[in-house]
Amino acid sequence: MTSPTSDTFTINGDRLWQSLMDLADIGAYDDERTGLRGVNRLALTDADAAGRRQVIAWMEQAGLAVRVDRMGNIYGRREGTDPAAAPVLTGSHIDSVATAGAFDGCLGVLGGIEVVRTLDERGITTRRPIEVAVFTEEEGVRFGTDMLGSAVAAGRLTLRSARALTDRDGLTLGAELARTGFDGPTDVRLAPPHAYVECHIEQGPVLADHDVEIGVVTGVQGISWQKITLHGRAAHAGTTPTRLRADAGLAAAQIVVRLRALVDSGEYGDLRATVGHLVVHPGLTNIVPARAELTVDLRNPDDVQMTRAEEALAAFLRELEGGGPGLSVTTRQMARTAHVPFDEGVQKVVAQAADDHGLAHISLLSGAGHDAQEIAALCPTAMIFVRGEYGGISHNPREYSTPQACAHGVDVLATTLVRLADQD
Ligand code: HGY
Ligand code: MN
Ligand code: MN
Repeated sequence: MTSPTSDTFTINGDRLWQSLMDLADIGAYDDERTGLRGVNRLALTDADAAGRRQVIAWMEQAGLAVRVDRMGNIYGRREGTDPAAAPVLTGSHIDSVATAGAFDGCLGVLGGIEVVRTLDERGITTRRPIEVAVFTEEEGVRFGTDMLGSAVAAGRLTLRSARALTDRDGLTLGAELARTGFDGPTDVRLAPPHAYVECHIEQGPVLADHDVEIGVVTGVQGISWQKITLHGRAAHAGTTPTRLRADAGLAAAQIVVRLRALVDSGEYGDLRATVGHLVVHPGLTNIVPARAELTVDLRNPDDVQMTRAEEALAAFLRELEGGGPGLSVTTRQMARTAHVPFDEGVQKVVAQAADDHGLAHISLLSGAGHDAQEIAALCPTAMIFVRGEYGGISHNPREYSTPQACAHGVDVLATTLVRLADQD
């Protein structure tokens, strides 16, 4: 083990863990499938708002100057000795999916606050300010586009289009920001930080397979989300001969099967495809479905292969439309991001910090999307992954990282942030 240098910091792991568990109590529910306590804190719901208020309270207790922007993004700032210097930014999200665990996003936000507490306790000052961010609607599962707050902060999406997005009940993001009190006053476009480093659980099996706790993340794979609506014709389940049917439910099922066939063909690189939402209307036993709505989530590390997969799906939809009387298809692109590589220099700082903490690490591409992929458009960016247990399962209440792994990940974050904050 290399001996830690003077700028190698260890944080208070117990305090970090307690804050993770306390935040997980906000929006907690009893998950019948797993028998575990899950977290359901969709963006800008009352639960998310309560979580935001708790995080702001922790930020203020840690002496951070807090501001909220027009997208509800929250930033806590720790001044540096040179307040005019571009800050080093860290953070993540605390909005969750509906069946979440305690770690996704929260580790990055609470880890950033823990770093600040530790630096204050040690009396450490940095030249550059350090800021901790909480980005709005990273999951995208309520308003339909992921990494939403960070995408607007970085300028990929406009504030106007983002605030007009609606949830399944027709509520706009702008109205929900106002209702929850997070329609902040500050401008949403983020001045380019000096660098951005996000600590996050891996949400997959790779670190555990390699028996290491720390991942130095090289980038994020491409993401394509679309909503497909199949328009058929309601008809009597008993009297309607098969040849006369325009069965939207059948067409939806054929899409699910075709997507798996595209993946299994191996002809589209390391493609992953998920139909996470599928409903048929009117949804009654004795009526041939008139309409079916489904979402398609495609992931691919190779942008060319991603486009080919999207084209193959589009060709299949045209085939379905031409396949029988009365069936039509409409699609809407919900989200689309290319593979985003992270900065080599920042990755080196992370790897060196892990080495100085005597922590084995590997480099890997992120399977999940993260706010870091948006902030990478503004400044040199990288991520620190923390190993997950149980196969790295995530978006499931079984999501789990050990107290030690979380503490080690935030130790690496602390050391990385201080070293970046003292760069010229
Ligand atoms: O969808 C994702 O990859 C992330 O969890 N928002
Ligand atoms: Mn996340
Ligand atoms: Mn997630």
